[in-house]
Amino acid sequence: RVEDCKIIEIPKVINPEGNIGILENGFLPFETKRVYYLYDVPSDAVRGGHAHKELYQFLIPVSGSFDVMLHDGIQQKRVFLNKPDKGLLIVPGIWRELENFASGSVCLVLASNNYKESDYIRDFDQFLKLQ
Ligand code: T46
Repeated sequence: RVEDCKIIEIPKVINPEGNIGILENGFLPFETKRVYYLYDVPSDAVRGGHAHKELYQFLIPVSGSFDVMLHDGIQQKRVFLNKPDKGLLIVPGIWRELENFASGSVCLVLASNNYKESDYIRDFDQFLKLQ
């Protein structure tokens, strides 16, 4: 459900010389098995456009900003990510679309499993039928 997708504040060390955001093992409600990042995303691009069957993900706007549209088949929610110390937890079974990337944005993603195409639902009608 979209209510289970939430903003989680990332622990940080603040320093006049620059800050550090820290994600240690055990902080997120899943174990990270894969890290990837989206960068050089054109401002008119829409990423995502799929749901995952089992994958948990945590999205961090380490630089810049973008919108994440979440849909659980019933409810929809739009989240604006623009703070590197605030990430978005996306639970399994949620359709997501990422858009409105500001120039230079980087979306860092921590994922609970390795890449597996069989975990994707890439057809919205099929996604709705599965709910
Ligand atoms: C998600 C959003 C936020 C791989 O081979 N390994 C990987 O780990 C990833 C993420 C992608 N790929 C391949 C699969 C496709 O041939 O890269 C190509 C583009 O992937 P996709 O269309 O899924 O990219 P996005 O940005 O639409 O979605 C990605 C993640 O796939 C997805 O899990 O939630 O970022």
